[in-house]
Amino acid sequence: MSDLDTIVATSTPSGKSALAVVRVDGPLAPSIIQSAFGRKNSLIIKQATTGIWRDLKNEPVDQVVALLWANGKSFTGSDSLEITCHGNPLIIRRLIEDCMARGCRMAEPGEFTRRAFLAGKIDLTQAEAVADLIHASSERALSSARRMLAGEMGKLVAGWTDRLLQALAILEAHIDFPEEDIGAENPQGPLILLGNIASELYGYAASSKHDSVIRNGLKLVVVGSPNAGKSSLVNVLSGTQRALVSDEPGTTRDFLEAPIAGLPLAVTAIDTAGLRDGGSVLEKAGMVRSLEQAESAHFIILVVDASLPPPALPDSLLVLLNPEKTLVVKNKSDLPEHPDFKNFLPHYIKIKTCLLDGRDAENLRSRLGDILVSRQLAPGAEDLIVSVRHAEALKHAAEALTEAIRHLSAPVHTELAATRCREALDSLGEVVGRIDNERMLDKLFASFCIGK
Ligand SMILES: Nc1nc2c(ncn2[C@@H]2O[C@H](COP(=O)(O)OP(=O)(O)O)[C@@H](O)[C@H]2O)c(=O)[nH]1
Ligand SMILES: [Mg+2]
Repeated sequence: MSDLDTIVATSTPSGKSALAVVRVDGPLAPSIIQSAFGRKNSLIIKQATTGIWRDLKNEPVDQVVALLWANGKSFTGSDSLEITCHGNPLIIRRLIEDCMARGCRMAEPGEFTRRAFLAGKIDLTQAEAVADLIHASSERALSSARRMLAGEMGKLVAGWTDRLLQALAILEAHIDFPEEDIGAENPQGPLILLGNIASELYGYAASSKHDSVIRNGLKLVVVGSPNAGKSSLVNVLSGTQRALVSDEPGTTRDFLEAPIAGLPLAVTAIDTAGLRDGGSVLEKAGMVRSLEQAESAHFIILVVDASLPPPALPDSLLVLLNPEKTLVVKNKSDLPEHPDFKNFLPHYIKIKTCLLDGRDAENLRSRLGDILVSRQLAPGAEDLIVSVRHAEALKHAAEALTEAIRHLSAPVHTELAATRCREALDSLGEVVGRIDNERMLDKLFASFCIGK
């Protein structure tokens, strides 16, 4: 693999489509398009040009639109060509084969983005954000990926790095010139600064708890007695008639899944068999599955028919409920509520609904969204979703700073503290994919008049 190679790949999904995009990146890009279009002059940079692509045998392949970036102005930093052709796999194959005949090789997965990173066009967090942007399955994941791609994490890291370098500069000065009169710059001076940075780092690292659920989605399991309205709730939330609704108790025996849109993250609702004493062998098997599902749920909705006396819930279910991850839906609010519901599960959040039709759908959805955020099961609108990789590096940096702080409290070991600060800098560098030592030296000399 070399940067000098010219690489080619299709950037759109396989299969038939109206249009497809083939990308070519590397030094051969300008000459390939010039020759495929049979032009005397090279293409105008960053201007869409329509032409008939002819292969090396001069056979027409397709009428395409070509866009050429050059002079380091491309996403990857190299000369880069984007070809929009008709989305027939046969055309795409011939285009790619022709590019290869003209000296390209197939791109490795992620190689365009890797080139952008290696060329210093983007940092590592932005490279990761490209993939996150493509795979985001909710508006919130999308917005976080957009912010990452815009370089928000890189800016945060730059800020922490700057402040850390200030602290380190004071420590280094003290190590190099312990006898000098360095005024207020005693080695304990940076203590507050280091403490602040460490707590910010811990804070951001903690937000990585959303990483897995934002990538894989949240599992919401709907449980309750037969006929409470569990299937109606799943249908109302998912906007489908996915689950069978019936006044016959014990209708749902196997659990079924339905995606729910409009929440801060991708949620799959699971409708389960109603839990009650007795029932047929088949119904009992269904109940075992309900409990298995509830056990692995991120969040549980307990649906109750509030027009009837509160249900006696089996202990096997009660142990799985807790106010942090359970919402109680008091359904059938179109009917008078049974008075005994006043004291039902007092510490749980409860919502009254009528699930006969979609009238309460929006209210239920928005309340559910708020609860998921307030229970920290979903990221808030302002949250930057820190990945597990970022979090590990941030945590490592924070731990190193905690150690540094310890070395600066009596007995003072300035050198050990400085070593820990440098370790923290390296960890921060890992987040964005590099650490610039040149900058550290610049900073050191800039903030101290050492020759004075
Ligand atoms: N009156 C009234 N009936 C409801 C409501 N929600 C559901 N039902 C009815 O209750 C019965 C059981 O509903 P279903 O969703 O199948 O309950 P499940 O057994 O818990 O899945 C059906 O006849 C529904 O039409 C409601 O809000 N009010
Ligand atoms: Mg049901």
